[in-house]
Amino acid sequence: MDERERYFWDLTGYLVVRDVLTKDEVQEANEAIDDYSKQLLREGMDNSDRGKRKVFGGKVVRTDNAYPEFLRIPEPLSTPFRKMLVHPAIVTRLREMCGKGFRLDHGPELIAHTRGVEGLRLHGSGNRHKPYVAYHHQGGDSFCGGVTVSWQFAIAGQGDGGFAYVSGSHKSKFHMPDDLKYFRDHKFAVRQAEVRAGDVLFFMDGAQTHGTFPWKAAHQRRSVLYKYTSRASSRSGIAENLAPPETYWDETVTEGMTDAQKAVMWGPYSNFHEELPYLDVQENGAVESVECTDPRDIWSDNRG
Ligand SMILES: O=C(O)CCC(=O)C(=O)O
Repeated sequence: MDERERYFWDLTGYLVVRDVLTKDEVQEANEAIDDYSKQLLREGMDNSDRGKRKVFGGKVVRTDNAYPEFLRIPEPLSTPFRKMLVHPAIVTRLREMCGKGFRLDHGPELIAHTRGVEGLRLHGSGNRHKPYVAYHHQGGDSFCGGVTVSWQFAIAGQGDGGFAYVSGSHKSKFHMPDDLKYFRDHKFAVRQAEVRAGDVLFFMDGAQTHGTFPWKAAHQRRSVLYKYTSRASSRSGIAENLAPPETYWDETVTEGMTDAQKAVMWGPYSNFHEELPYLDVQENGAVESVECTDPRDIWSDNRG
């Protein structure tokens, strides 16, 4: 990472590195994506929930981001994606962005939007504050807990749609207005990234306000996203399966524990879906396990 990139990354919360892949490498990956898409279609994957595999107009629109699909597919199809996982252009930058011990938290996931696919609302704005993916700097170093690396396999020119971001929002003191979140009256703040096949886009997932513009181009959007975190951050992916007290510890430890005791025995992960309890102290001093009805409560603040 050179001085200009470092400055730009810190200032804006994203970075595009041009022409990381050669034309041949782009072609190889695109052929693998074609094959993989056919495989998904053959298997009848058609699910309209976000985050699940989706098929739109006979083409795969978005794969599941919770599991490393592209690392699971048999060789040689997965070879290009295994190379990208530790490509030198990624390693040199991630070492600075989220620490030398960075790791893959989840992904890689494919976004393969075709014309007419809707966008995705803006999110990840630090609203509410999430310490594990936040951006901060101290003692001359900057640090971001969650960095997504988005490899590009098709051009996204101005107006085509695709990755949307608010430059500098990772340092914003104020919450994003709701209107902006849903792309209403947004043009003053939200920009579309312009990328070409072979480019790599880094962004501060979680810290920066970002989302997706509807896809308008005649060709298919093709981005493959790898979700990295610092060694000590835990977002979702495999951590979600390992986190329950009986797995993270083992049943001989957790057996006979009260609900309150079990509540602190969960392993680290953050994209939980309501099953993670938290603790509260009643006026009479009793410590109680509270059912989490809104996962964001866990991170809302330490005072309530
Ligand atoms: O690349 C995009 O369109 C945005 C992806 C996104 O919002 C995410 O991965 O959280």
